[in-house]
Amino acid sequence: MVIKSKIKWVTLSLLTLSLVSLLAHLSVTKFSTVDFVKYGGMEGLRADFANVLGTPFIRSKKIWAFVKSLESIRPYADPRSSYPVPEEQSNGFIYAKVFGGFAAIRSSICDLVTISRLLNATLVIPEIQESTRSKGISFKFKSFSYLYDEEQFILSLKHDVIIVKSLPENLKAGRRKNEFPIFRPKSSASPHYYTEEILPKLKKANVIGLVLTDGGCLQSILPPSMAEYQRLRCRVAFHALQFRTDIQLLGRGMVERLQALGQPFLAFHPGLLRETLAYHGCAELFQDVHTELIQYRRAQMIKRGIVNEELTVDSHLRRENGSCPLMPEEVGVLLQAMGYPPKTIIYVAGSETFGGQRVLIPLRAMFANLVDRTSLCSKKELSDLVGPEIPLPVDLFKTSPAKSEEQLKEEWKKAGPRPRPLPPPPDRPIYRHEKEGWYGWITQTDTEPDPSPMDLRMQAHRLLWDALDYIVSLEADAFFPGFNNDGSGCPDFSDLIMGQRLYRTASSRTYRPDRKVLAALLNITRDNMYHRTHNWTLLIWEHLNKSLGQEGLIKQSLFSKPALFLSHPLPECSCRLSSAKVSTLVKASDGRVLHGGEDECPKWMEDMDKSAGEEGVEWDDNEYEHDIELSESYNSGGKTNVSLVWDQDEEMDPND
Ligand SMILES: *[C@@H]1O[C@H](CO)[C@@H](O)[C@H](O)[C@H]1NC(C)=O
Ligand SMILES: *[C@@H]1O[C@H](CO)[C@@H](O)[C@H](O)[C@H]1NC(C)=O
Ligand SMILES: *[C@@H]1O[C@H](CO)[C@@H](O)[C@H](O)[C@H]1NC(C)=O
Ligand SMILES: *[C@@H]1O[C@H](CO)[C@@H](O)[C@H](O)[C@H]1NC(C)=O
Ligand SMILES: *[C@@H]1O[C@H](CO)[C@@H](O)[C@H](O)[C@H]1NC(C)=O
Ligand SMILES: CC(=O)N[C@H]1CO[C@H](CO)[C@@H](O)[C@@H]1O
Repeated sequence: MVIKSKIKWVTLSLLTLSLVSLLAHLSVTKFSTVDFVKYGGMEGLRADFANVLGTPFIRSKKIWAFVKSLESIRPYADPRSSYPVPEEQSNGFIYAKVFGGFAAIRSSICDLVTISRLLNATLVIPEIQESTRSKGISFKFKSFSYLYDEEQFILSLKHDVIIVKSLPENLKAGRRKNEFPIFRPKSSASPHYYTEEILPKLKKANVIGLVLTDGGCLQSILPPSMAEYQRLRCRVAFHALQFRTDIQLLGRGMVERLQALGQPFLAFHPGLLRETLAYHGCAELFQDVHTELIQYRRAQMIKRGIVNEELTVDSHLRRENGSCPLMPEEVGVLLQAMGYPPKTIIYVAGSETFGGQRVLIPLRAMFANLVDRTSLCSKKELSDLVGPEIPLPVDLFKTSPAKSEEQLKEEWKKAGPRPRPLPPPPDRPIYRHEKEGWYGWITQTDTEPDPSPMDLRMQAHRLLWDALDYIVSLEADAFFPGFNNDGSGCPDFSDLIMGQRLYRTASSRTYRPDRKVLAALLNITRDNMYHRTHNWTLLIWEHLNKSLGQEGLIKQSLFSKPALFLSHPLPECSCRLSSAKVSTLVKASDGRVLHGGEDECPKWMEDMDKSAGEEGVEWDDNEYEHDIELSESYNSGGKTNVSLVWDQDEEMDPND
């Protein structure tokens, strides 16, 4: 009897236990789902930092500190020698069409102003092709004013170049009839090319047109005698080119919302653009349909002669020599190794992250407080920025006639070696975005259709989203680029941010990772990303810590500056406070200054600096004192967290 009742009890308690564990399991799933969804907005963030909301801003020493060795460098882009104002009677007018995205536009405009000064020409406000009326933008804007403040631009450069809003009436007709010569300068065009070839034609015709397609029209490195022109580039990029007021207001609002949390934040630009991935042959780092899409673009580039390589290349080799962007999970691992705690606020910048939210999931699992413009702004704020737009003609998509089984089999046999994407399951409705997007064509045709009116409008909107992200990235307490200086010679977002942060506050925390070095280090732990050795963590920490200071700057100066002056405007556009000890001068083999060599700051700046004194930042010595250890103990929990989030992903719409 006793034994029997014992068995009963054991059975009962076992049953109870399993029930409890089942319940616990369910509630965990439920809880984490709620957590995951909630975090689209700001509520989760506020809850995380409820205890510090409204307290003064605290910077912990190790992971947010300014870089001491660069603290004496100040922005100073004013002319240093005699600098005559432009004369009313110029050599003629230059009008320009600027192609390309956000970064290409910015860099092109700086070059345009610079050559206008070089030629004593009057510049007509350039036309930004991505935001012309034909791209479906709001009637409220002209192309330049969609993004930038026209009045401020003209006024701010009045001592450098005369800028007018349009050609004089008597010349407009000539332009319409294509009477004036048009040039397509390369981004590496020399000053000599302008003074010898363009100037005579400008003087003769009184008007010339320039078409800029590759993100600039004047070589990056100029001889030392032309330092004033480099400083002019800085004045354009960092002072004259201000976003239009609505963009500035919203951008600053976003920064304030982040700062109101009482925590420092890091901005991260993944740099995962389809264009870039295709150019460098990084398709294999993605899967199925995304690989296909990148390869389509690469095939187009090969056809147009932009890429002179095989269509299929070993993406993993490319990654190892630093040609591909760091993937978000790799950046997450790096930031953990640096000692950033899991609650760190990370702002994801960039209007395009190829692969969408899905590629950010691993990073999100490591750093739950990942935000972007959609979590900081309301939908209305974003649509107000775009302005009133006329509705576009509705859905022009036509399904092609159904194919016979024979045809399908034939096509399947002819399809390349890569697994082809499958169409959506038959009993699920096809969403409209799928018709307009890749599903509409990738399963049915071999050529990518021309962009629809909607695509063009979206592309114009991207300029605005990039502008907002630009403002936030500049103000961030730390900045980490997933990709920069890609070697293609085209300017990119991260390069511009890194250059402007260096100019404004040289000592700000801007990581300048060397992707080649990091790829080798990441290769060591690739099979076991979430369990790393202490030694490995130290190596990463050492590399990233060095990238903030002299070593990172020298590399930047060696590899980025020759492609884009604005990515590294030192020493031309800065000065050094005399109180600081002079840093060592590092020169390249050709005599070019790589580090140091800034002029001494003028007296008024020194005085201003003294009166400003010590202010603001409070130091917290104790927090995160054991950064590295802290991040490692977190690692053991990391894996379960990741798998949890992956489990949820299976329930999400696979087409996001
Ligand atoms: C432009 O004007 C400056 C001074 O007014 C003059 O020194 C320079 O030679 C001129 N350059 C050209 C290309 O006309
Ligand atoms: C990587 O390798 C490719 C092909 O060999 C080369 O074109 C590219 O310049 C290399 N990139 C770097 C950063 O070394
Ligand atoms: C990366 O790891 C793979 C295999 O683990 C190896 O074949 C390759 O040579 C490694 N690459 C580098 C740059 O260390
Ligand atoms: C870690 O580095 C130290 C010194 O740099 C070395 O003595 C030790 O063997 C290394 N440990 C491992 C596991 O590699
Ligand atoms: C790297 O870290 C050390 C130790 O914390 C610090 O003294 C040094 O200034 C750092 N280097 C840079 C460039 O921040
Ligand atoms: C979402 C989630 O499950 N987060 C957990 C991740 O791991 C840490 C440490 O084990 C837990 O404290 C979190 O709750």
